[in-house]
Amino acid sequence: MRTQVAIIGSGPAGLLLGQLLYKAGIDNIVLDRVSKDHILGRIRAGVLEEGTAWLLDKAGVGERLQRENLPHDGFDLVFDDEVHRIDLYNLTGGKRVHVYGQTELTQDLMEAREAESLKTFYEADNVRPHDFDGTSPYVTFEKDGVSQRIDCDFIAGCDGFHGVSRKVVPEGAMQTFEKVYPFGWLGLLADVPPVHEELIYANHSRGFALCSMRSLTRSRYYVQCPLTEKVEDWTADRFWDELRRRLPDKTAQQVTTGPALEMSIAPLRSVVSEPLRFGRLFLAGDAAHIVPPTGAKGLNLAASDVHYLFEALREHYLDSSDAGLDTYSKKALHRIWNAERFSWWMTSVMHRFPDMSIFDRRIQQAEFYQLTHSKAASTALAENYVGLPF
Ligand code: RFL
Ligand code: PHB
Repeated sequence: MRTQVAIIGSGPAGLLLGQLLYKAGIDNIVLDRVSKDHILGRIRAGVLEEGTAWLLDKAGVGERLQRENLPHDGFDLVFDDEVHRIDLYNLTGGKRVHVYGQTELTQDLMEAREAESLKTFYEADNVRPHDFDGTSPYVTFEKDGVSQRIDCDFIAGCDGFHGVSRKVVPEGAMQTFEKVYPFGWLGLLADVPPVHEELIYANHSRGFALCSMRSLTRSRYYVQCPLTEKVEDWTADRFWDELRRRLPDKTAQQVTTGPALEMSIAPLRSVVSEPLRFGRLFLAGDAAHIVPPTGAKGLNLAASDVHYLFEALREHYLDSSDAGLDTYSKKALHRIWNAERFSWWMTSVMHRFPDMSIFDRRIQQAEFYQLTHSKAASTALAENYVGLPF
């Protein structure tokens, strides 16, 4: 079979790119190695920048998001027991973020794709990009034991951190920069009302905690844990106890507990691979970079990559210009490194590191002082949190 753009990966990056291309009249096929239900069962991001919401609107899938998202004008930072609100709205001249789960967004994109009967292969085995250095790239895969081939003009590698697209890049053509943090986040999802109407990020002597939500009746909480921790060793009760210990007393008393719908541990790392283009293969989203979740940037960064890549492909097909394709990597990497810096900084300020010295701790306290006493410092945080322009 033949298409214009073969998209590997049916996560938010791949699906959003497919939808934008379809809207512009550019034919595409999406392939994923797992099932739809598997993808929709992954509990991941929850905070969308306005730019991401705008892009979903542009792709024609923003209707439910507009209706159901929870707009957030600020969040709380807690250091030990001292609470400081970051007023996103006023610090950024009227910008806010939107709470809307990645699973909901993915479902909206999947439904839009289905409604237009766009070609998508789930549970595709051994997906592999070929000949992207030449003019006639193609992708091979197996579906229900039958080998298939898609000839295309371009391949978009939107297959996440463990995908095949980054792995097929010839040795020496790519550089990867990585920082691994000595802890992970244990997350719990529960059908209980959130403890507070805004998010709470807490730096506590027992470790970081985050109170987030998916709706007014569904909460998402996280606690920092050692990398050696196993999710099987945690019950919901143990989680609730640990979470409450890390929150100010008044907040802890207001936490509504309940059974866990999901519990999982995610390690924290910062990774960037450069460049993002290899002939006719383009990487976007987690396939090219990972941020620690502290700044809520992962999904938003996938969306901004897709914006640049979509515009470049649109220019190629509709304006006969390859200028966008030629500058995609540079433009996207510029925004990626800024989001990497912010995510690394927020992770460094909010967590307790196992090897922390008193010096390191005093620096954290000074960072908090800056945020509470300097409008410039809190404005810089707010500007990054709501998302840099793209
Ligand atoms: P995804 O969502 O990982 O989708 C990639 C898709 O590619 C498929 N795939 C393959 N398909 C075919 N052949 C292969 N060989 C393939 N290998 C993989 C996969 O099955 C998958 O469906 O990447 P994408 O689209 O770039 O989207 C990125 C976001 O998912 C990611 O940045 C965020 O979810 C990161 N992230 C978070 N971001 C936030 O902003 N806030 C959060 O709270 C947050 N929590 C998280 C997260 C990521 C997590 N991961 C990756 C473990 C929590 C977790 C646990
Ligand atoms: C989430 O709701 O899952 C979430 C929110 C904010 C973050 C990270 C995760 O910084």
